[in-house]
Amino acid sequence: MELKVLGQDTPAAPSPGGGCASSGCGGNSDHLAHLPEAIREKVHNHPCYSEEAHHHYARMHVAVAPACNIQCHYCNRKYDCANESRPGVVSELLTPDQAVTKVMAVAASIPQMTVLGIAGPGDPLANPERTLSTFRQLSEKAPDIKLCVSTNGLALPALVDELCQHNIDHVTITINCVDPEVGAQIYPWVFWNNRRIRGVEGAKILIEQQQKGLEMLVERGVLVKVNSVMIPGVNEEHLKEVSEVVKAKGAFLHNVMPLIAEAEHGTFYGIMGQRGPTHAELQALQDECAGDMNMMRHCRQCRADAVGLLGEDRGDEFTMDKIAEMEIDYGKAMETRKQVHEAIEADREAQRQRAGQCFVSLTELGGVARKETRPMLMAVATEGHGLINQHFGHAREFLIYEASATDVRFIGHRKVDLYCSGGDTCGDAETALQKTIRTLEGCEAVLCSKIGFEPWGMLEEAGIMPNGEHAMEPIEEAVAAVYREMAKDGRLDAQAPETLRMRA
Ligand code: CLF
Ligand code: SF4
Repeated sequence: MELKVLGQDTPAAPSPGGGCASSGCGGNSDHLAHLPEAIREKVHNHPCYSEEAHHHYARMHVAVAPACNIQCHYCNRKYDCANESRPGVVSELLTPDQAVTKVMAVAASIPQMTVLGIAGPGDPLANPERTLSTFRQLSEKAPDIKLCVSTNGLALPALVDELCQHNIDHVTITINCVDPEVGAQIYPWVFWNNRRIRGVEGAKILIEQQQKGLEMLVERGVLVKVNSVMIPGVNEEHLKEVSEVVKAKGAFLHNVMPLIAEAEHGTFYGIMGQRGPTHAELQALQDECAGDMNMMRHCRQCRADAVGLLGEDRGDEFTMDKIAEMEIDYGKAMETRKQVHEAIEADREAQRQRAGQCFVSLTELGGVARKETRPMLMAVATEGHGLINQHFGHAREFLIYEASATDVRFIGHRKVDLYCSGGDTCGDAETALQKTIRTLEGCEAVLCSKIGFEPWGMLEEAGIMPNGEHAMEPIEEAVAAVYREMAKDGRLDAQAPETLRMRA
């Protein structure tokens, strides 16, 4: 039996509308190999639509769309659209011309930036002139950049044809419900035909427009991702039905995101004390929905002006005053971009080949038949490129993988506070480190390029095995290797005693 690597883009059979059923594929194969060439071309370097791509390619957002046409209970208009952004952050609003200049500057400086998305700070399609003007200019000036938009869907059907004219072939619709009764608990009102329509009636209109927009996009061959905010006690059970409905209509990907509700954000849910899901609840729901469709698990709930790899924010390097001082030769930049993309693809292919060689069944280890082993969670510190290449103390987030005798599966990420910045904050180090360790609860190993003496000891005390032996190795390969090492020692035997399981 071969050890497999499962990511969000691993499923085998494309559905009629371009969606994917969730099943495994070999660890050495191209995760996108099962897709028709046209779809593969659209997703292979899109960091949100391909889990593998997100290790290598960056996206950027431009905040050109201030207005919104609905109200969500998890949103405060002072902040970015929480349908696709982390609540509680504010983005600097740009005009379409400023946005185009910024995109050209970022594309020239970060050649691995392949996608420009508009995701706020309000709803992009409630600001059609600003959004479409930005896309129109970019499709002419930077044809190698993929264009992407995220919307609540209310104005979508009316704008589908125009979006298609501007080569926007990735659209995200936030669909939190397909039942207006559930919708009325999430959306107090929608603004429709110059009227504010409240409650169930408003939610019904929103749902109808979202479903119609989804169908129209799929008919036109546009890839649709559906975002859903998981709101415990409101829609968590209902989201399984949402997943089935949108998959049946041909959505490519479903992204179930956790509600983030804090009183200080001033949102209805935050003030009312509505909680978000735990890591375990989110993962359980994602797993249940995955039975029906391809799931995104690597979303970082970016800000509306995010720049860089997912999880990274380089926006400060590209303020309008800094951009004014840059000299941009986009023709030359496109050449560089092409070369960098070719190098990334060669690197990805080499990683796949190596993975194919290393994924061997546990039962083949040294010819010794193993007892049944149990799955385990590992945390990984990475700066990108799909490698274990980050110091434990520099990680702002950890990727979480589940390893078992047959699979290595990416299941999500967990954000942490930086505990080691090398500055004056060292007095708080212990608290931050303790918080990090709490965040890693449930993981039995953490893989990083280096780790200090103090965190090493504290992790061990908490039952998490630190491991710096796989620095600069591809992530899945390293996770598989650590799993095999632990299995070999008997630490993963289904019946292994606690003392043996935790032995470093
Ligand atoms: Fe941006 Fe969204 Fe396009 Fe990606 S983000 S508009 S699809 S380019 Fe990506 Fe960020 Fe999650 Fe969005 S990680 S919040 S899913
Ligand atoms: Fe806020 Fe976005 Fe909802 Fe509009 S669609 S209310 S901006 S979260």
